Amino acid sequence: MDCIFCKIANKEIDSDIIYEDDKIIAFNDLNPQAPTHFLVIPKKHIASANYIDSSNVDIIAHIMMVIPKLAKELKIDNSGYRIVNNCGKDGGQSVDHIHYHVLAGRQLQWPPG
Ligand code: IU
Repeated sequence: MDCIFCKIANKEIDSDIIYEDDKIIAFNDLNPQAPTHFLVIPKKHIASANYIDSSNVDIIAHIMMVIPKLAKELKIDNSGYRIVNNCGKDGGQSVDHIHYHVLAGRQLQWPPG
């Protein structure tokens, strides 16, 4: 499968990795939209939120547990941060491997564009 985030997870393509374990990897976004902007992805390919099911939801739960730990390490836990998952065309998803954006370091606006 020709998936760029699978290649990042497999280290076939370099990225600025900030966290890794057996299930997931987090790396700084190439095109940051905030002073802190990293992506957290499962190593296993899940195309989008539409494909979360009972066979893989443990990985998503794991991502949701690791993000606050990373936020604490990066000292963005008190000022705050945003976790974003874009799903599908209208959601703005451009890479078909599920990823959670974590944005912080400035006052984020709402609603999103
Ligand atoms: P989106 O939610 O699918 O639109 O987000 C994809 C993100 O992946 C976007 O913020 C890109 O800047 C980022 N990205 C990256 O960090 N490294 C890459 O090699 C590619 C995309 I392709």
